[in-house]
Amino acid sequence: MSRSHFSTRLIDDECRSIIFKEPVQDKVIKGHLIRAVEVPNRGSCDVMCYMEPSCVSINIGPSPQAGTYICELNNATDDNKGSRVLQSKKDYIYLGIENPCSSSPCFNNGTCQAGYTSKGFRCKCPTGFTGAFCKEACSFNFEDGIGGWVKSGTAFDNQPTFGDNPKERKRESARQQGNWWIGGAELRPKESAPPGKQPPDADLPQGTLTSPCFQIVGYNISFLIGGGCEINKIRAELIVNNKVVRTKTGNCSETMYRKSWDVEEFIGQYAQVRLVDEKSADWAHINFDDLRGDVICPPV
Ligand SMILES: [Ca+2]
Ligand SMILES: [Ca+2]
Repeated sequence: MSRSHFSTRLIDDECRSIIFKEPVQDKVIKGHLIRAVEVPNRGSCDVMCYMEPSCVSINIGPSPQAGTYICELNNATDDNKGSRVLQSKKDYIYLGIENPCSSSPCFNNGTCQAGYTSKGFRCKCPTGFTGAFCKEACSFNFEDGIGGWVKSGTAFDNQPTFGDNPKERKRESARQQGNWWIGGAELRPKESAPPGKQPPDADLPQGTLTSPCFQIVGYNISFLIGGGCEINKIRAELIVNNKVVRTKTGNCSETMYRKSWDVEEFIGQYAQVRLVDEKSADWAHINFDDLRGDVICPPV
């Protein structure tokens, strides 16, 4: 029996190329159905699978309707991790593709789709993760370091900060998310560093810290913000299309509070958040953590 080979340009991420292995007579894979459709012939079922990004195998069997077939599209093959076993079903044929997703190559609950890119698969990453294998976090909460955030000037040289450092020196609590955050006047860049310390002239340095580019996919972006409260000098900015479209500042307290932006008008557009410190005395730093909401990391 001949193999079916569907292929389009490999250079385009959206284009798919899959190769079906030999058919297995009187067998099916169960429990992995994406959907079942009625088709006029076996070849149509191959094409349906090709058109469905998550389809990696098909079961084809006789339909009660004479002259047509039941085509079941599945999201697993018989060589998937956990050794799924084919079950007997008379008059059905099982066809699986050569499936690079069977080794579960995507991290952080990314969805593997076979037949894409020169690797033979692509990972669809959940919010907060990016990269070919969903291994890279956008790092919007600083738990894995500064990530792809880019600094200018010197105000963010010691970031991120570990733990509730203001509280350690008997100030108000930072109320950070997790262990790591941006504490503009803090000096605890390692867990092993002495707690509660600030650099000399903590408010003196100025600078910016700019997030990686992300896509806005819904109505709301929120974050924790603290530190200074003079919005012309100390602020978080939302930048869309090289324009500052939203700003927020702190409450002249080390404590960070959750604040948000309505971003409905920017759905579908790419954006960055930029932290700005243009002040050198008297509540002249910004605290920031846990940017979240209706955003996704862009593909790299
Ligand atoms: Ca954090
Ligand atoms: Ca400053």
